[in-house]
Amino acid sequence: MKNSPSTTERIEMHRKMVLVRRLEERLGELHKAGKTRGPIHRCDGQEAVGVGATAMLATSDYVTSTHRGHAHYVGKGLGVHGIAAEILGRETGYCGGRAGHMLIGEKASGVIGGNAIVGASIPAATGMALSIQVRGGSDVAMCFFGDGAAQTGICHESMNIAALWKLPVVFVLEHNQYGLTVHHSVQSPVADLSIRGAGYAIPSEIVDGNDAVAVYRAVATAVERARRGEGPSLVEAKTYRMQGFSTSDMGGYQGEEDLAAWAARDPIKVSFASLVDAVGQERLEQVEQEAVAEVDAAIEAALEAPLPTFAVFEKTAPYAESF
Ligand SMILES: Cc1ncc(C[n+]2csc(CCOP(=O)(O)OP(=O)(O)O)c2C)c(N)n1
Ligand SMILES: [Mg+2]
Repeated sequence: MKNSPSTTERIEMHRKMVLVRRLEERLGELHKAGKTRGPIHRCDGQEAVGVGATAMLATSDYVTSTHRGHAHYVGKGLGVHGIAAEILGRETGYCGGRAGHMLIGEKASGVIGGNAIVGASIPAATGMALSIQVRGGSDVAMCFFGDGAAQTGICHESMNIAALWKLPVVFVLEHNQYGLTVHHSVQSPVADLSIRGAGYAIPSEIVDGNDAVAVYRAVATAVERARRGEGPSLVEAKTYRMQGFSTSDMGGYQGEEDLAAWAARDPIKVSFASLVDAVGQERLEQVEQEAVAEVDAAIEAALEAPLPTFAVFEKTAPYAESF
């Protein structure tokens, strides 16, 4: 099928989803133990969106993320140690331990940053797409944003200008059904936000956000379109937030039936089931065990790493200026 990932790419997506899952689990534990600063926004159950949507990107393509960005970071190629160390406030973190988990960025990998301002990833990527177009390259800019962020005014302004100017941007709407503690049905009169694409003449597609292969196919089509200079696309990935809004959320408002139904379609289970015949159970289990061990080792090393000093700040300052 056109734009389908190879078996090697599918194994790599599986590996990255397990990396993210283990990272989320360990961050949850570390938060409870008082070792992280501030709340953590976990993306358990949503890994297939961030990992599947970034799997076909080149290093030079840009990605802007949200407050719930761990799968976007890992998908786009950031290493687990640099992420974990940043979240633990250590010198070896991607931003010298000064950014925290919502603002991680690394220019060399095209990760232009997480974002604590809801909706702000959208105009940021649109502007980057304009810079690509002006410079005449074939890179693309991709933004992730949530169903809550889709209700902001800047989302509509960005989509309108991106379509008008045929900017090489891919809008990836990560629809996890909730904005904070508020269900989507009381945020918008339309269940499928992708229908808004028609209002801007932007091609849009709804995809099963718990199936990394389905996400990959839809996004790869959108990326190719952007590279050909045909403008933006919108991919709405339907998924579900399995944890609270953040580690500060006491929960209790998500239905047990919904949680059970989505748990049965866990993206790692979906990926395992679809790969096992071609790859074999033993190989997949080995991939999973190695991913878990990689995260655990990265976190142990991060916990041992030094806290930032002024010297680190001097080292990272030119990086910050280069944005
Ligand atoms: C401009 C702005 N308004 C409000 C907030 C508070 N806030 C943080 S996350 C959030 C909900 C975001 O929902 P969604 O975009 O669906 O992302 P999700 O948390 O589901 O990943 C809100 C309202 C904020 N950070 N920035
Ligand atoms: Mg949401």
